[in-house]
Amino acid sequence: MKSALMVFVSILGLAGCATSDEFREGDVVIESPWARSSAGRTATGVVYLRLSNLAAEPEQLLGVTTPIAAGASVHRTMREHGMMSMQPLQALALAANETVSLEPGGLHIMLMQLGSPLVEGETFPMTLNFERAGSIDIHVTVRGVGAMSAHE
Ligand SMILES: [Cu+2]
Repeated sequence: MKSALMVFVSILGLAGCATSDEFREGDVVIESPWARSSAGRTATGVVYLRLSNLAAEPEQLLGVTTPIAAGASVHRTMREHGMMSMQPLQALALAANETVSLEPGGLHIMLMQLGSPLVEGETFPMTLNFERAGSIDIHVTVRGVGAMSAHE
């Protein structure tokens, strides 16, 4: 009985791992890219993910493209005088062996002029261009509108 339970738990564990997508090129690893579904007629979308530079030298994310939007760029979120605002970054720097999380309330990738709404459960392709690792193609999973992480 006890061993049957253990097997069941480990299957659940594997199922959980399957949802955390990982993409690697050279020394750059991109984990769990996800987007919030875009409700109604909103023409913008937001993508979150985790970026790791495994190299002993600095790396930079220079740009982002996706066929589903006219534009995509890295934004940071700032709080000034109690107001939240966003600012595009020219490049996102990664120090040697650094991991940076793009997550709700902080850094994110903004999609402008979406061709069609982002629908929960669907995925879409995106390409990240790095200074040293070059282009990395990933697939972004669309989560629910209230999702706060890749696992909701
Ligand atoms: Cu933004």
